[in-house]
Amino acid sequence: GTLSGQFSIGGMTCAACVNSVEGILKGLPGVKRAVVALATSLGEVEYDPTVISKDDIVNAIEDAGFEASLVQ
Ligand code: 9UX
Repeated sequence: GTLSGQFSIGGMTCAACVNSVEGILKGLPGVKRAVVALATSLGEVEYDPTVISKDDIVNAIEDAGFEASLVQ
């Protein structure tokens, strides 16, 4: 199955940041779809929970130098 998670992402200040975070998310094993919006600082991620967890996704964003927290 697929779950959807919404993440608040801090530290993105330009469109290239957004592309960078989206690229990181899309490159994670188990992530099927990722959309990141600069205006709202939100990222929507569809993922396979048997492969990756919400905490793993938060950690991957933070490892890239941004702040991340789970919204829902
Ligand atoms: Mo833009 Mo973001 O020049 O890490 S790429 S601020």
